[in-house]
Amino acid sequence: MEPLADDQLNRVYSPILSPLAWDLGHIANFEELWLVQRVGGLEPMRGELGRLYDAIENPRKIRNELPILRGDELRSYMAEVRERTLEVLSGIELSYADDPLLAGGFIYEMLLAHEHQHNETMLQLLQMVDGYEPVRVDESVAAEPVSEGPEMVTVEAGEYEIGADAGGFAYDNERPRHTVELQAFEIDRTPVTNAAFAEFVADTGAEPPMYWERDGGRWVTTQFGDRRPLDPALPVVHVDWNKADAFARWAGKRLPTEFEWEAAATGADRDRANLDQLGFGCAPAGAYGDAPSDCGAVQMLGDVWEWTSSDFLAYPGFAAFPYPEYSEVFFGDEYKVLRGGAWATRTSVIRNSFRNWDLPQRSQIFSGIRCVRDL
Ligand code: AVJ
Ligand code: FE
Repeated sequence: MEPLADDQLNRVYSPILSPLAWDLGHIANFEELWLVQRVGGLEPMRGELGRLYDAIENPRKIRNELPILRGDELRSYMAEVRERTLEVLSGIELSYADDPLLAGGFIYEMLLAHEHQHNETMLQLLQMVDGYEPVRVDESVAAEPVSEGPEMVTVEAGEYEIGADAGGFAYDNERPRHTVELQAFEIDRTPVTNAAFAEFVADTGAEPPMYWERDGGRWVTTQFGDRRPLDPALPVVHVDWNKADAFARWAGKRLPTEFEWEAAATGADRDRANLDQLGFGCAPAGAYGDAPSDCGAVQMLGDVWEWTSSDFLAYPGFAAFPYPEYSEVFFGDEYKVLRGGAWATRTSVIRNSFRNWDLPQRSQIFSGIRCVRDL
């Protein structure tokens, strides 16, 4: 946020994204709600704020009309909340707690995950800010060498354990861990590239992804107001579910179910992956060949979120914890599941069992494609 002026923090860039000032206030208010009020038992610092920063009550397109905190008032609220949080933390014992909210630091992990997830949401908006310059770019990500290998790799038929086990932090929607039976299938070894997607567009007349523009006979990308020739070697990103599904069919394949995706990701290493906003863009498809998952697929974690064919549904035996508005209110056939995280995802957020979800028409998210085929 540092390079941005206050008017950029307050501006509405898209009706489907909050002004950045709302995200900042919401991050702090959520922290105050759970760590200061709930865990610490303290009174709200400013009684009226909770309603303004409730994500369910306030749809994104009206958030700029609310009397939210802005400028120095916002910055001092954020600092005060953090100070109080640390004070509360210094007075409690997490390791012996029998309250499931505190045991193993669950609620602290959840608040970190929440802040980090909003970092990615804010980056969706930053891509719309003309001339935005990242504070730091790790150039080695774009220079990762590309590995050779087959187009598709095999995942054997069998029983697979899906979801997060009972220990440690995970969201309620990842639990309980349960067994699913899968038929054998093949999965793309790498995410689908810009080159392959451009071929699909040329062949079918399909709409291009968000941030692609035609410039004479070629494609350019337009994030950060920066026009660059499309790099054919990078994973395609900013495709909606409908385009991902249509691409898969055109290629004679299909999107994986989220269970197939999770089985294929077994053995993936989030510490050898393009996550955490390191490179401020994708590594080429086929990078990280030294860290494949057990089936031989690369980049299952990082680079681009991968659309699955699955609706966002509860696992058998699901119990909302610690609040139904994180997952439960979104269950149903309206949302599709995405897996694996993107270059914009903070490392601590992602694991093989992590489930993201969005509406099938959304493409401002860092969403890409990996296809499968029955064997
Ligand atoms: C999991 C990305 C769909 O942004 O709506 C943030 C994450 N939940 N604050 C969202 C979330 C509450 C959530 N997604
Ligand atoms: Fe939130």
